[in-house]
Amino acid sequence: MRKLMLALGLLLAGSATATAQDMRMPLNSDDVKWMPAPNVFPAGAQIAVISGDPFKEGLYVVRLKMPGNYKIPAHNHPTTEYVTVISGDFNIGMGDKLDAQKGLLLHTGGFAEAPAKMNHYAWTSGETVVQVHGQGPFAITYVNPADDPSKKASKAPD
Ligand SMILES: [Cu+2]
Repeated sequence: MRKLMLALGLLLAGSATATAQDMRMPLNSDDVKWMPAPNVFPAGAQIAVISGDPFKEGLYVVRLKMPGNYKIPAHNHPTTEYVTVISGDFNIGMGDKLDAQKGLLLHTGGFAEAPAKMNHYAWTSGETVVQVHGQGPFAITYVNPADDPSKKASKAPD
């Protein structure tokens, strides 16, 4: 018995040092830290990095909080995008141009997968939070370059 306890103690000590370095603390939704989404997203959204770094190689998990009537024009990503609806209703469609007649309405708990390079678009009615995960680095390529808010922003001064 003493041997077993000692072995267990060593095991726990060993795992404690491993997790102390690697483990992110569990998080409640109230503790999620929101900040304005980068300007590759249309203005008005907030983003929270839940795990990983979306701009580096490897798995990332982020959340996107969008106001009502928020639209993300047709775009694609270099890697598969996995979207889980945390709250609200999220409309998503596949295609080269946002078409509010052609979309799927996902409710809280709904899930969608957009394969790498596949064009898709999305919009909200009320405030909606989605969790997005995938392999970084994350990037958005808009089908119509004029839809790219980061390019609009850099054009604004002239
Ligand atoms: Cu997308």
